[in-house]
Amino acid sequence: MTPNMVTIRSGGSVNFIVSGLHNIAIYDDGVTPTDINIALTTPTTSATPPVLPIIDDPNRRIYRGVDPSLQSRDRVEVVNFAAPGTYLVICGVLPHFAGGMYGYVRVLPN
Ligand SMILES: [Cu+2]
Repeated sequence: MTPNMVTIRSGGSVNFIVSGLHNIAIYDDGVTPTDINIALTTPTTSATPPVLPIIDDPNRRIYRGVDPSLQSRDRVEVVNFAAPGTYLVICGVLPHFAGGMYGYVRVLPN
């Protein structure tokens, strides 16, 4: 995930430019990677293999991206951040998250 951290002002948005089979999930201010319950997953739904586990931990999740198996591999998802804080952004594809695919959006007061 590049860059690993971005800083914006509250009310701003981040354009997540996705290339490949990834699933964006964003967690509220202060959530850390170890807070994510990776035992909670849901499978991708495309009839085309492979079926991959997508992390589905709803606790303090503020954004859940689309099922990547049903989307173009290349796309942009835009997320608005209304309040200050440090938000954890993960790739919900379980082996990607387990491999360290996460970062942060730091939102400063406007
Ligand atoms: Cu990924």
